[in-house]
Amino acid sequence: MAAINPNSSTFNPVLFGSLLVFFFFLPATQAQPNSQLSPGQILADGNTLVSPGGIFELGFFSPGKSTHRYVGIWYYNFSTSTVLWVANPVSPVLDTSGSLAIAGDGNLVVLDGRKAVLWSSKLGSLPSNESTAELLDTGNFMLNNSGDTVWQSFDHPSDTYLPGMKVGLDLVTNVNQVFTSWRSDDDPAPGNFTMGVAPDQSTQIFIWEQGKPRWRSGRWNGQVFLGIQNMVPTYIYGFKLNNFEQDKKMYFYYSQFNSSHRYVLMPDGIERHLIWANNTKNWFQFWAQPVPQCEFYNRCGTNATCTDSADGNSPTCSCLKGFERVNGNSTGGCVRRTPLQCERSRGNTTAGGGGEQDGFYLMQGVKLPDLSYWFYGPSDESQCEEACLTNCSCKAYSYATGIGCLIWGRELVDIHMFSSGGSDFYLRLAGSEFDNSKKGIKGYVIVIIVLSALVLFVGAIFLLWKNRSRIEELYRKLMKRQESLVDRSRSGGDESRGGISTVIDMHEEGKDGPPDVPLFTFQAIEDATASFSPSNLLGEGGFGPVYKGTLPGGQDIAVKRLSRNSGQGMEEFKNEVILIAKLQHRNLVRLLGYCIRRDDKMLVYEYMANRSLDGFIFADTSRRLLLDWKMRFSIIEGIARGLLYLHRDSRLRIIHRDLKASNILLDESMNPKISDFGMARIFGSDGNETSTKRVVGTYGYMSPEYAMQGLFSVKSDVYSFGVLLIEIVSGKRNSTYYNSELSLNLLGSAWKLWNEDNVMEVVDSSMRNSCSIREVSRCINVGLLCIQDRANDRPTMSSVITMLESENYVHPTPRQPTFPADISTSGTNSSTSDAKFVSGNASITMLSGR
Ligand code: ACK
Repeated sequence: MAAINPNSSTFNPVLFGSLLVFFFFLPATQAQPNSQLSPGQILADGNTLVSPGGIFELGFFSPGKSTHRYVGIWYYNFSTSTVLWVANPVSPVLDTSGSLAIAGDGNLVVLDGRKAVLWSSKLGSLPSNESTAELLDTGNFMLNNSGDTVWQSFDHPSDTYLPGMKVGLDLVTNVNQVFTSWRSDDDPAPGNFTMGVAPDQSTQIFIWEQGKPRWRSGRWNGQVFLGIQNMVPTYIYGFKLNNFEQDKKMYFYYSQFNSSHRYVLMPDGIERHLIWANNTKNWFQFWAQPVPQCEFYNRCGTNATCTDSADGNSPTCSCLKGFERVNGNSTGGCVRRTPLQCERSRGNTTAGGGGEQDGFYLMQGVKLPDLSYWFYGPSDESQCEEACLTNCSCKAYSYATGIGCLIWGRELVDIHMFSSGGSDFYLRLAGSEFDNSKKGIKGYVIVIIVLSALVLFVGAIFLLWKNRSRIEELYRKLMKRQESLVDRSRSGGDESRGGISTVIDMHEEGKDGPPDVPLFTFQAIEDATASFSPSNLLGEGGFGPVYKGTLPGGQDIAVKRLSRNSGQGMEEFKNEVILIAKLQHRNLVRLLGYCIRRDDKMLVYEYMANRSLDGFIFADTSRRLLLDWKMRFSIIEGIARGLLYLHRDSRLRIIHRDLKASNILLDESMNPKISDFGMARIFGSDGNETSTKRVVGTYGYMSPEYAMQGLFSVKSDVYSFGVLLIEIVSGKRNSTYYNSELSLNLLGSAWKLWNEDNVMEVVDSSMRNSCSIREVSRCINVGLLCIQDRANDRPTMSSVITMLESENYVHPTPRQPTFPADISTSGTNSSTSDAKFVSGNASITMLSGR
């Protein structure tokens, strides 16, 4: 965006001269910033309007190197020269004698020095000639007449989309309000690119180059645009599509106003989402429209797929299955080889195809082609398939969660094969296209199944016959064990396993030798928790309530009862049971067993007498005082060791993915134990990044690459550990803390103060007297290394421990964090789910910062 120079002119007294033909103007009073322009007032070049809250400013400016003067709106409260809207992009004032005013007919006008009208709101004659204009804190400049808003800048966008704007397609008039890129940084006249909602009402965003499609987002499914690879809702949290059937206008809007966000269509045709980062006093690029070759609209022509090369510059174009190239031209598209059955029965029988029914060929990881129709009715994939099959013109279908049944009746255009993510797409083909593969494979499969079953059966009989004595022995042992458990249960049980009815082996993950996980009866849990008495409620976790209980032998337990709508389904539940059962470390909370009764799922943990860490570090002073520096340091070390065990030393190698203060529990000796493995993932030995469409975690603790792209690795845990470390040292919550003196969030201010050798300012005031500056400084240094924006810059947990423990280790200098940890709009202190989305094949749970 161009730099501006709003103050390059002085007030020109000639404006008050006799050249006024039909205006009588008074200068806008500028002693106090004014947000309004009243009838008869003028805003001369050099003077500005400022919105009431001091967020936006309106006045004359010159972009970049240009000397022309334009009326524009820019941020008043950010130290930046970013123009968001321009009134007269094609008719600038050539010198500094211009002015903005309300004309005698009530219209807004931009005038040159000779009072010629260069731009006008062009509303014709208005009910009254007494209009007023006001610049609002949303960035909208409104013209009001007789109590109504008759014109507003938000309806005439330039290149920038601001939260609060409602621009889009008018379904009645078919008028599309689009954003238009500037010609260059020096010239706000319309450039080559426009961006707006697809005119076919397909809920897609398009960028057009001189009117031709250049990029498209794919359909909106309620949470994400399906055609943006690996998109997660955190990209554009709060972004929504209006109820267009009711409003008769289709537009996307923000449900939460946040003036530090903007989308801009740059002169190069690329759309960027920028967020103001207070710590760097600059715009942070949160997202940019992808630019590999295959993202260019219909790069490979019709009925062809586009697959990107590693560098994105040399795409591979291939015909869809059952299609062949037209004239050997690799971008000219492809045509169908064998007509579909219904086309043949319509009389086009020349190309063969036999009498077989059409079938569907599944393509996965697809950016769904353009020009789909939403088919009302089918409520699942098979009904959608049926609907397509019975419609002769249906060429393909896809059943997309959040949208439903999509069918394609025209040529298939703009198909990008994603390297990860994407949708399932079913392409209709003549039955003969499947012949070789489908029928042949079917036959083979049947023969193989029959033969295998036969071999297995014979083998099993043979083994049984051979091992009959061992089986009898095993059976005797089992019976004995069962009896002893029932006895223990009747007699009140031993100290840890009261009420355990069976011992279940969660072997199913197939990993080497998991320990048995005890299954508690529901009755045993009810007895232990006094039927889940409210007086035993410890609190609500992210997935449901946690109760204190006591087993018959006297052992205290904590029962995590997963609420049905918790988002932790059977998969997460099994995940947690299997994972923790296999993990044994003094810094991990121990799972004693589990219980399932119909939909009710419960996890039984050892009870941690001092409960969670966040109850100490963020508490009122009395509890906080209990944590002196020595204790905090040992907690930090304990968490680091627990995490190292997960990342490196355990048999499984695990990424926790939701490390935060409320997931650290403290036993009676204040030893920290990492808990809550519902979101953990096992990774391969390399620990490399993996991507997920299921972004879970807690704002304030999520690494940039995870929050923005769904990429996670051990380094995302390292990031969360760094945040946690700084929270423990400072006693401040990252998601809510803001240092108004420094205008920085917790991480930004810790970095600044540490760099200025002012570490004691970071330290929790309650323990400043008990800590050693050297140790604290070392600790913050490690924390800052862990929260660096780039995952590769962050240390491994093993280096973290080395750095924490060795006094003489020379630590690297951390880079300044720029990722805005406060991208969350929620600042609540609850650990319950703020939002749970199930979208397409992505399910996202976002938790607030507790
Ligand atoms: O912060 P708290 O007191 O500690 O409140 C939360 C609440 O349950 C919901 O998570 C407490 N909690 C969770 N697991 C345990 C446990 N194993 N022992 C003691 N308290 C627990 C946690």
